[in-house]
Amino acid sequence: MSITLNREDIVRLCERVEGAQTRAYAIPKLTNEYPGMTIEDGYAVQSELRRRFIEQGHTLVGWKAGLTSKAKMEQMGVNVPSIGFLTDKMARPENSVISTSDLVHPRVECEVAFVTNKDLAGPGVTAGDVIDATDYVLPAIEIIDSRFSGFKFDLESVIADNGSSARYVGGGRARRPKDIDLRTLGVVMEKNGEVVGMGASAAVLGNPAEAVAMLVNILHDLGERLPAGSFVMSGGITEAVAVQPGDHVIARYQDLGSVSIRFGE
Ligand code: OOG
Ligand code: MG
Repeated sequence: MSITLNREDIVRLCERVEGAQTRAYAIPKLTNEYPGMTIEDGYAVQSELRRRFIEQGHTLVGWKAGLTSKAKMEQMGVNVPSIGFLTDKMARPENSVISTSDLVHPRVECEVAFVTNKDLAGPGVTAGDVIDATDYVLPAIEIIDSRFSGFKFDLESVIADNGSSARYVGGGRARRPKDIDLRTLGVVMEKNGEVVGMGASAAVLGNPAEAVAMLVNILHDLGERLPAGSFVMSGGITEAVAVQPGDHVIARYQDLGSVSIRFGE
């Protein structure tokens, strides 16, 4: 596989995704018009989007792995993980009210986030390398927002749409990775006081640090590295749950405390 789109098509698709993200409307999956699109094409569109956001003054804060759990792969009908970038404009504080009027299909996921204190560069990065380069882990909620109508998408389109990245909230209690067992952290997601999802961190490739290693190795393929001080989300442990204005979501983690948010208009 390789890049099949020309520069003009990449810019065109990037503008389409950027419009859907910034003005919150649904678009058809990109492969309807470009059926030959490859995963590399998807990343070429995503990289163009990242370049534009940075040019507009957004700061790159880190990255996210997506589709790293069986629950998520089955929910979205894909079988390979993906990565996306995270900026300062996507961050929201814990306990805040997150507006939904600027989102298309908001859904929430419980994830383990990593903050690094050493540079990481692929290829061949392992979970052990990730743990060595991790300052602390913390619990996070990701609010994903697939911009594709009726959630009809494929991996190529979702990668171009930056892995549905929209908002993220870190919170709870930060821990050194060596002080906890990253594979067996239990998590429960509650929406309006009812349990809507539960799982254990091993759902993410056996260990969320594996997902971060995979992410760094994909970054290498994109000609990028993960600098010290990056914030990385390792992927949803359970299925994503749809939210609407008025909803209150709490993610409760074993050993890492909890993260709570509300949704408004
Ligand atoms: C793709 C994003 C997946 C995760 O944690 O698995 C993701 C989507 O489901 O729209 O963020
Ligand atoms: Mg996610």
